[in-house]
Amino acid sequence: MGILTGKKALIVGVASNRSIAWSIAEFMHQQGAELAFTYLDDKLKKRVDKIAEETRSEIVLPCNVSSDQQINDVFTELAKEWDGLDIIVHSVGFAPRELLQGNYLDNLTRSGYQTAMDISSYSFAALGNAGREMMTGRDGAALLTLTYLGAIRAMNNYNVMGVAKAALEANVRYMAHALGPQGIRVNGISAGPIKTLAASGIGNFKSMLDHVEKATPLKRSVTQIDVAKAATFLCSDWASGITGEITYVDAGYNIMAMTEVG
Ligand code: NAD
Ligand code: 0WE
Repeated sequence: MGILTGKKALIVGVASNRSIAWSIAEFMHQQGAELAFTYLDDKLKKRVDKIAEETRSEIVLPCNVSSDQQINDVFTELAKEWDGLDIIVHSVGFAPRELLQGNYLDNLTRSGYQTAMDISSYSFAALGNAGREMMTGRDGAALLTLTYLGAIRAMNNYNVMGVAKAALEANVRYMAHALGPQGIRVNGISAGPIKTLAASGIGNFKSMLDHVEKATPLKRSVTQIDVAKAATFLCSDWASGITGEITYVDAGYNIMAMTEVG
């Protein structure tokens, strides 16, 4: 008996076997959840199919979160297979690459700002909205998203993604408020830096990890597995009293100051 036995979970944001969403899927499956996956575009379908097979999931649906149609279709298709839905994991973020470098204001554009907000923040509310009908009347449904410290601290290069993550974290609170009466909980995990596709091509990522290994109380960086364990907990009945929260899974990085002396 796992802590998610009998639960049905939709996983949005698998792009490779290094994706945080993939580890979350593995852990949720291990704890008894039945899974469905979405993929961004045809290029990623094969990979997501393979990952779905490994967790014995037969439901793999296209979903570019910039499309209302595709978001709605996910739940139309899901309702044909499942009589309800207990969990949505949102593990999606995107801003045009040119904005994730240099001075925030030098490189900012209206359209880049809109894209970051749309894909990284609005999409969580949109999925919650489209999914709420299937999630209502279930015993303890939960939504989860992934965020980053750049939401609450100014940080080199993270730039417009930090602003979008701040909006995402506010979404966690407003969605928790909006969906609470239906018994649906909404939470976020703020993960420390992890080498995934979303981190590839980010200049100096290795030096960020080196810094984290010195500066965190645990003297290490976090892994997808650290995040997956907390994610599984937050979407389970063990977290029945927790909603609207951002939980840090960052080896304690965010609590520190004066890290150069410690
Ligand atoms: P990843 O590249 O594996 O995942 C990002 C996902 O976003 C991919 O699956 C991609 O297909 C999806 N995506 C992008 N645009 C999309 C769109 N228009 N429609 C649908 N899907 C789209 O990288 P990851 O590190 O696993 O990132 C997952 C989440 O974790 C992101 O929200 C990221 O901001 C967050 N996060 C990552 C780190 C890190 O250091 N890797 C740290 C904290 C938070
Ligand atoms: O949220 C993220 C990154 C999300 C992301 C990644 C990309 C790369 C490819 C969003 N948009 C894009 N656009 C692309 O074209 N992280 C938490 C990882 C990350 O990204 C950083 C970081 C960290 C950590 C960018 C600058 C500084 C630190």
